[in-house]
Amino acid sequence: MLRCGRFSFDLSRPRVMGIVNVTPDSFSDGGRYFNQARALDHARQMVADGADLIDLGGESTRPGAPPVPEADEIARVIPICEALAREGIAVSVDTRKPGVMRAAIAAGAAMINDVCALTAAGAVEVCAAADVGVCLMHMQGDPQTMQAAPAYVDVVADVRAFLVARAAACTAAGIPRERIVLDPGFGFGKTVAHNLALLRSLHAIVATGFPVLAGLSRKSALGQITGRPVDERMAASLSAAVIALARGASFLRVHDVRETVDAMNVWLAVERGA
Ligand code: 9MG
Repeated sequence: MLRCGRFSFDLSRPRVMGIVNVTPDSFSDGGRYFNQARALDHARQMVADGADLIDLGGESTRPGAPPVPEADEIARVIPICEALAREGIAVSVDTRKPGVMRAAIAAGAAMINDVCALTAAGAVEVCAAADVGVCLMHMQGDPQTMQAAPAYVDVVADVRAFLVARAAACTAAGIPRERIVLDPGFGFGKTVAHNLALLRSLHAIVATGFPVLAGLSRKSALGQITGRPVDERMAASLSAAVIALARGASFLRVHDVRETVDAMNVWLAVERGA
């Protein structure tokens, strides 16, 4: 079970998180959902297509993306979070800023998805004081510079050790284990070889005992492997999603919800019987 505010996710089957970027410059959807009404409709369609929760982001984390002021991020994300929460939809808010986390929790967010694993001053405390789930992601460096020269001694061991240490910091601050998800952070300060090693050995992160989220949808490593531009990476994304499931991922963070749910259902039918 993962506990997220008023939602509990039974993880005996994997869950799909639909991505809604409310930014003018997202790498994968080119800012198509910057308009709030369109973002809301898109989120509702994802839920109709089988998404278990919606990940809302108001600051792009694509490589080289400029930071967004806190007030702008709040203005982009919070009205949508409030509206979806009011409709009974589980909302995750993708943010690195404690002020945005606080506003998201007040607006009914069920989860905080932090690409910095709650390392900003005050972030752990904000989440510990609420009932939200937290997704702790690994990133080497920051979005401005992370793809310049990623380097690890042993990428799987290094990422695993970081995530275990962040989970320990969270539990020590009062966030119960049942509210924590770990994420190796595909594409965040990683070469293609690093991403492949992490996907190949995802079970090493799963073996920590925490649910694991895999976010590979449309990412540039898939573009480098296939030679496809971002809007032609669905097949590669579905393939990566099924590989992550086979290695024990509990959550898939994706753009193409309907197709991912189909791919997941085929995998589940083979693994567990129709
Ligand atoms: C915000 N964001 C972009 N990519 C991501 C990923 O792979 N995981 C998580 N948790 N968040 C992400």
